[in-house]
Parts: sequence; C-alpha cells; structure tokens
Amino acid sequence: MKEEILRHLCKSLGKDAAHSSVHDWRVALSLALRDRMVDHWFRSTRETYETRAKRVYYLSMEFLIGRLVEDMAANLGLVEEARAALTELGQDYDAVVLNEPDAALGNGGLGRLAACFMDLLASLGIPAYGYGIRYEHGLFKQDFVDGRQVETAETWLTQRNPWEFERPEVQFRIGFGGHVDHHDGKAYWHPWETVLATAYDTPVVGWQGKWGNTLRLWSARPASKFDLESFNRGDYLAAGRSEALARTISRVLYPDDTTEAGKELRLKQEYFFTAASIMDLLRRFLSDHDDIRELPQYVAIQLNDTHPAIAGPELVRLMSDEHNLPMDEAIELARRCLGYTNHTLLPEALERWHVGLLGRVLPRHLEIIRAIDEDQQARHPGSPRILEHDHVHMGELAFIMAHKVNGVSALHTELVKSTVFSDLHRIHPTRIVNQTNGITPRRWLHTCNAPLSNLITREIGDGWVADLEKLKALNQRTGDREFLDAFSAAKRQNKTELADWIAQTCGIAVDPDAMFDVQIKRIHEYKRQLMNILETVALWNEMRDAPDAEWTPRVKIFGGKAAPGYHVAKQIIHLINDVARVINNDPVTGDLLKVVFPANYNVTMAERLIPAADLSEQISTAGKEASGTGNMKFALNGALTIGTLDGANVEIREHVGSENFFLFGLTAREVVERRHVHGYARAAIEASPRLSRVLGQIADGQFSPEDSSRYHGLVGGLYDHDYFLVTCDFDSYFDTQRRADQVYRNGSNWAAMALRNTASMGWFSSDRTIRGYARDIWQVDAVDRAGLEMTA
Ligand code: TH1
Repeated sequence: MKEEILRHLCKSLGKDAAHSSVHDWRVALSLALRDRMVDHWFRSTRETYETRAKRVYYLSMEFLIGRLVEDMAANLGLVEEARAALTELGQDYDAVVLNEPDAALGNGGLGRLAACFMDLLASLGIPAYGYGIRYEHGLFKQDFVDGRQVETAETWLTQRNPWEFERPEVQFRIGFGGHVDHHDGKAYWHPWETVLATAYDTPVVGWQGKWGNTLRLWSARPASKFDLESFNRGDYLAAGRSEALARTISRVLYPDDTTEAGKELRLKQEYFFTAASIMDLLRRFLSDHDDIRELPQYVAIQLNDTHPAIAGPELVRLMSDEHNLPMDEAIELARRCLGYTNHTLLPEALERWHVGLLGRVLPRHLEIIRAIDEDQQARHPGSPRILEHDHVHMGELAFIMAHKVNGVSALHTELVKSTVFSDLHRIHPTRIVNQTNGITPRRWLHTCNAPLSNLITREIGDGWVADLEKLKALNQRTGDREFLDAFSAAKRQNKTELADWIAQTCGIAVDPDAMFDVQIKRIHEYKRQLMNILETVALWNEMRDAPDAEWTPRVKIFGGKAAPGYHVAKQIIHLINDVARVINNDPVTGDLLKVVFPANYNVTMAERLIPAADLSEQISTAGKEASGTGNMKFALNGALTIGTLDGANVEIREHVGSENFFLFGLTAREVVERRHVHGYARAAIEASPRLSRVLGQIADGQFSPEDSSRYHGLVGGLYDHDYFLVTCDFDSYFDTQRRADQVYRNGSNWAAMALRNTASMGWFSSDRTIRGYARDIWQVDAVDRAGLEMTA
C-alpha cells in the first residue's frame, strides 16, 4: 500500500513526497484504493455479460454520497493497512481522510437512500447501475451571518475527483424542442436543440470487495462545434452561447427538498439524464440480444420518485419510433421494465408540468403521453387522467407506466393507497407494495462509530456488519452491568469528541454528561424544528423560575439547510440562532441548557453527530414524513427516539419495543380530524399557559431586541393557520421531554433502553430493503457473492 501511494503521488500527480500537501496524499491514497477495486469491478461486469444476468438500473436525480475514502477502504478491508502505510509515510491518516470534500449531489433522505442502495446492490452481488447527473455544484454551502442563512456555491469538483473514470467515448445526443412530422404512419421528431450527454463512471464495490457495480453520472456538453466563425468575427458571446446552454444543464442541483421546482431547466435536467440512461441501457441490451421484446427479462428500471418518470414515454418512443413496435405493445413492454418509488404525499412535491411547457420542450413525448393516457382510458374507462386541467401529472404517469409502485414505510404505503393514488389503487389493486427504507450498516455504524462498533465486535464477533440481524444477540446483555457500562462508555467517548468539535467550530462549551438531544434534517415546517425550539424556550423559562430544582442538563443540537426560497424555514433558522444566543449567555441556566446549531449540515457532520446522540428528534406532523432514514441511524447508534407515529417511526417503535421509545402527539387520522375543528390552533394556545408565554416572549422580541417585530409573522402564523399542528402537539411533546429527563437521570435504565434500540435495528438494514425490491419488484436474485448469509 505504501508503495502504491508513493507511486501515485509521483506518477499520477507528479508530486514529490517532500513537497506534497494533505490533498495530494488524499488523492494518492484514493487512487491506490481505486486500483484495488478495478479487478473486482471488471470481474463483475464480465460475469454479468457471460451469464446474461438481469440488470437493475436505479435512476435518481440525487445521489448524496458524502466522502468515499473510508467507505471504500472499509469495504475492501484495507483501513488498517492504509492507516499504517500513511503513518509510515509520516502522514496523519485521519487528517488525510478529512481532507476529502463531500459529494453532496442530493438534498436529503431521497438522495442518501440512493447512495445506501448502491452500497447494498454491490454487497448483495446484484448487477446494477446507478444513473444520475454529475452536477458541477452540489447542494449549496450554508453559512450563518447574524443568525441568518446565507448560501454560497458548493465546489466539490474544483479539486480532482479521484474516484471517477471519464468516458468520453460514451456519448448520447439528447434533443429538446422542435417539431414532429408524421408520415407513412410514423413519427419523426426534429429537435431544435441538442446537447451531448457524456458519462463518468464511479466503481462501487460492496462489503468485502467481492462485487462491483457502476455509478454512471452524466455531464452535458455542447453538441455543435465551437462557433469559430462568430469567434473570428469578434462576436465572442455568440460563439459561446450554445456551449453555455449545454453546460447549464448539469451545472447545479436544485436545492428544493420536497417542493416542486416547476422550472423549464429542471424538466430539461430530468429528461437529459433519463434519456441518456435509457439510451445507454438499450444499447447495452441490444449488444447481445436481437429481440427488443425480451427487454423485461433482462432489464429492471427503478424510478426514484417521479423525477425520472419521463423514462416511460422515452422507452415507448424508442421502441415505437426507432424499433417500429406498435404503440400499445411498446407501452406494455415498457411497463414490465419499470418500477416507481413514491417518497412523499406532500401536494407541493407532486410534480406536474404545464402541457404548454412540456409540449415545447418535448413535443414527441407529449404525443406519447396522450397515447398512454388514451390507452389507459380504453382499458380502464374512468381511470384518473395523466393529462388534466392543462397539466401533465407525473405521479399518475409513473403509476400507470410501472408494473409496481412502492411506498417507503408501512404507514406511508397505506396512505399512498388511501389518498393520492386511491382511484388507481382500486383499478390496480396489486400494483402498490411497501418497501420500508433501510440504511447501510457499513457507513452508519461500522465506519462512523468505532467505539461502539469495536465493542459489539468484541462481544458477538464481526458477522453483524454483513448481517445486521445478528445484533439481536445483544439483547441478552441488557441486564449485564459490565456490558452496559462499556456501552455507555462508548457513547461517552463519542460525546467527548463531539464536545471538542463543538468547542472548536461553534465556540460553545458543552458538558459531555448533559443529554445530547439532536434534530438534524432539512428545515421544513412539517418536520417541526419550530416546535423543538419553542420547547427549548419553555424549558429555559422553567429552569430560570426554579434554578435549584432537579434538572437534567441538556444540549439541544440542530443541523439542517432551508431551501433558498423557503421564507418560513429561513425564519425558523434565524429564530433558533437568536434563541441560542440568549440562552447560551444566560448565567442563571449556565451548563443546564445549551443550544448548538453548527452551519452547513452534511453527510460528514451526520457521521459525527449521530454516534454522539442520546435523544433523536423525529417529531414531524403525523402523516407527513414518508419514512425518514435519520431516525434509523440514531436508533442503530443507541439513541432513544422522541417521536410521533409517523413514517418509519411506527415500525422502529414496533421493533425496539414501545417501552424504549418516547411517543407523543396526534396520529395521522387525528391530524386530519383536528384540521376540521374551527380555530384549533388558537384554542390550543389559549389552553396552554406554557406555550402562550413562549409565544409572547418571541413575539415581543425578547430574542431579537434589535428588531422586536422580527417574529410577528411566524408567531401570527401559528395562531391563524398552524397547518402542521405545532400548537396541538406542544403540551404532549413538552411532557414527554420531561419523562425523558427523568429516565436519563437514572443512567443505567437509559443505557439498557438504548442498548435495546441498537440490538433491535437489524431489520432496518438496506440489506432487507434491497432483498425486498429484488424479490417483489425486480425479479432478480440476490447472489451471496460477498459471503453474506441469505435470510430473505
Ligand atoms: C424524502 C422523504 O421526505 C423522507 O421521508 C424519506 O425518508 C426519503 O425521501 C427517502 O425515502 C423525500 N425527499 C424528496 C426530495 C424531493 C422530492 C420529494 C422527496 S421525498 C426533491
């Protein structure tokens, strides 16, 4: 390893060890690791060709990868070797690893899920490709200026990306606009504008390095040659115009999480990567099959939400316009290849495009969508329409074009059946299935939490890394004092490290013995960070009223970004920072209460915070969070959850036991009912002196003395239209927090409950999730190539 690192430093980077920076060492290490992956990768590709195995294609607008060095080293079993090599070379391994920028090609849960799935597809030896966009700028960087969020461009690609292989030879022409001619019963699309999609491949090697798949990300290039004539005339702008247009397509990730983008550029991005992926997979299929009618036997395409839903019409277009299949046969064939995952019921996130816009950008696809709509009506008269009120509804399109549609938690799937797709569900009663989300135990325990991971391995061996259900054996230790002490000591070590980091990055001293209470996720009204900060103020009030009472010291930790155009979410960030400033400087409460909000939450920060958390905040309005996956990561790392009956919380609570979960709040059904009660928010506030007091303080400017009306709108909104029922759940949330305080004060009981959480989370491995997709949707075999035990 040492030699390989030195060789890359010298031969690939052209650097002399004596004059190399930490960046150079990191790139050299990455290249050395990549070398070790390539053989597995080639072998897997060869085997797939030789056995003519069915391939899975996972199409996703987002892959939220984070850093790769440690993950790759861990999967290859080379962490210790790499550490030793760098140490011998006089380098600090941890600093080298930390030098890597996060690949933040996603907003949150949806993108992170796609990244976890890539790990598992490789670990389970399923031949698969992830397809997405190689954004030049990932999710924006967040700073706080006077407590306000300020966004700047993220620049992960300004340094070289050692993981990818550029494939200039893999190119597809992607058309936009223009018109369609019909003659001799055939359609001819003449696009007005064309860009090239070129491929960049990242090998993804699974646990123990036995199987490698490919993450293929598309970058846009201008299709027409540089306009030398204009350039020579001195018209430099005209010369670069077509180039600029092409480059915008893969320039930046839309920073909206669960909100509709609705913009032309977004539609172009969606079509760009979907069309390139479909063309690529068809080319691969046709390279060793003659009959396109066999496609469904060899190809399974999964649509990660509706963002790639244009895949249906694109497949139909290629099969009918280019391969001359009759339209109805093409539709049926496409359907047998496609699966659609729904990730949200929020109406603002259900994509719909104005027919005018869609017809302008993709005229042939609009015709095909009409044909699909008619085909559906002919087969099922009265079926919900794809085209309605001048809009193309991408959810209906994806549903109708998929042979299976899945939700991402048990509750969410039931709501998919009974709300958004109830009519389609009646017509296609076996199409909707559930696949509860999962997380990769490699990144989210083994790699991110060494103290706990080592303890578990000492106790039950290392089989749990490949088969997370093995953690169940830890249930026998919940009465074992010595083991519980070791378990608490691991948590305590993580908390000490986090406390040091908080001191360094935020300049706030926190006590590692206080309860670390963490809410990290996108800032959104439905996730109710607002309720959390209101509860923080209420607790502070009561601590000040009786400073000598028996309190459980708390550190409230927040992390998350708001979409740049989401005004209320940005106000919530500002409020948290304003409250933090006041509370952290209050000598009365001192170490009893601190509020910490480090800027720029990302995957790397999650890997730091989750292992150190005591309490996990999963407090969304019931019925709104489709699943959540952070909730799983916390419980796996031995945090207790305070949460509502929402998303996967329901199943987590079933697995860990209701006595090891702090439940509060209205159920999804009660939420719907409560909204019908006139003036429910005002009534809830008036019934709660505690909440009234907090809202009064905030509205009066107690936390924003420089601008006392800053939160009039936010507080007024709670009185008038508290759509997410912060006011209705507040009291039960506060009381449940105090119950958590009590249990925490009895440390050993808390540790036993936390251990039950870790021990019971095996089911939430994305191993189980992927086996479910393979069995119920893709009809492919998970082969035990990585030496994993087959349980499904
Ligand atoms: C999230 C859901 O909000 C979350 O509950 C779920 O755990 C996660 O997906 C994975 O299934 C979603 N993220 C997005 C992002 C966009 C649009 C819709 C959703 S749903 C851009």
